[in-house]
Amino acid sequence: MTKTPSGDGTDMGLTPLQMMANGTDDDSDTSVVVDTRPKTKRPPLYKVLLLNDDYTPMEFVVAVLERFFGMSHAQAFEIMLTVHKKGVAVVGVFSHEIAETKVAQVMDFARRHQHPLQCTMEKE
Ligand code: TYC
Repeated sequence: MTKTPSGDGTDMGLTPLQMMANGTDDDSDTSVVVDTRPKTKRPPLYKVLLLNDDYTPMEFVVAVLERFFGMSHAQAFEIMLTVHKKGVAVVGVFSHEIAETKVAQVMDFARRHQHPLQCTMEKE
């Protein structure tokens, strides 16, 4: 049977200091990758998008932006006009769970008022 250095000093009856001196200790080798930085991957963020349509009243969209996205009336009016002119705008960026909740709240509010307003989310 072939013996390989075990690092516990039992292989040749040496003290740790003797093993360091003769190179049989395996604490100083480069074969083990040691993690220095902890892995802290941030969760992905999601853009919530509001889409234009030809039927939802402008005032309703403004009310949606005030109610569900905490915008001032002026801010909400500005974003509504952007959607009206460009077809789509990002109305907020959130965690997956919050974005999902916002989309559901807007879609439900629009459905209850019988407007075809569409709200979606996509990974940033
Ligand atoms: N285009 C709509 C209108 O002229 C207004 C509108 C704006 C609708 C933004 C949806 O997300 C929207 N009444």
